[in-house]
Amino acid sequence: MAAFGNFHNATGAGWSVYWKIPVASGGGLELWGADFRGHRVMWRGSQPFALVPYHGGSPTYKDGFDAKCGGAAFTALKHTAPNDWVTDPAQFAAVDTDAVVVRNEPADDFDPARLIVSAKFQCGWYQYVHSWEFDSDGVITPRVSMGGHLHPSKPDVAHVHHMYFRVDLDIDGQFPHDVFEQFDHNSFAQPGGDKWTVIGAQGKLLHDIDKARKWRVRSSVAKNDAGEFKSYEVDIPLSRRRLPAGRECRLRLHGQGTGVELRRRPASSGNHRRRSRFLGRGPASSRAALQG
Ligand SMILES: [Cu+2]
Repeated sequence: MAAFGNFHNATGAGWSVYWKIPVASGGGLELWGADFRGHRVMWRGSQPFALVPYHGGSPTYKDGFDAKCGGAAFTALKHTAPNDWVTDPAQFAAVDTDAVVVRNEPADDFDPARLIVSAKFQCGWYQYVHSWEFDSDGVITPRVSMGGHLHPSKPDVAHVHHMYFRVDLDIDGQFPHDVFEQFDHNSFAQPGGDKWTVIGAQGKLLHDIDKARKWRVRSSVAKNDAGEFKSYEVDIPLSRRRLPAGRECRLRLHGQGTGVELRRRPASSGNHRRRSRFLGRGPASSRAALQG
């Protein structure tokens, strides 16, 4: 068995998923073939890269998959590696399983059971945690956490981390019988105040908090017990405090309409605090919720 690039099955909370780290240094953790209660939901999901522009026009790093412009790949670490700027090769994962922790958490009186797949990576002077949570309500919550040091020679230059997620939903395995739609709450008119609009072309779609905008991938074939077409919503948790302009969270539609790429701009474009803490829960996440 190769050290990297293997599919590993993980189960729990009603889910069966496969995780994979294609190469030791690249785009990090991928989740494949996620089935909920025997129904295919997601073909593939990943957080493959980040773009990091600095004020003043340079540098703009592309980190992760196909790193460019001085950026660094996500290099798999042993999950036991210290939460710090790790350069010791002894802390690098020798095989994919060194990097990953699969956890099952039981339901309690308030929350559903959860299957969580997490992996740790080094990327220059940053450390990343890629984490995918699958819960027994059918919700998928991908998450990236990041911590690190300031640029060694540009500690005073503000910059932004744009985190990209790729989520290829595949409801009941019905490709190509799926459509991509956008929800807008336009008014309180009944009926007609709320509207789902089919989006048939790739594009850049902006969030709009005032319209409670969200998106979904809907099957045009498979129906639930209520006779409705099955769909998964792409729901981007926002707070007004963090994204006041409603234009900083973007969603790009790919290819055949089944894949979505989320770009999430983090809370602050300013400097990290000089002693930034490692691996606090990151600001970038997305959420896909089961409809029917
Ligand atoms: Cu930074």
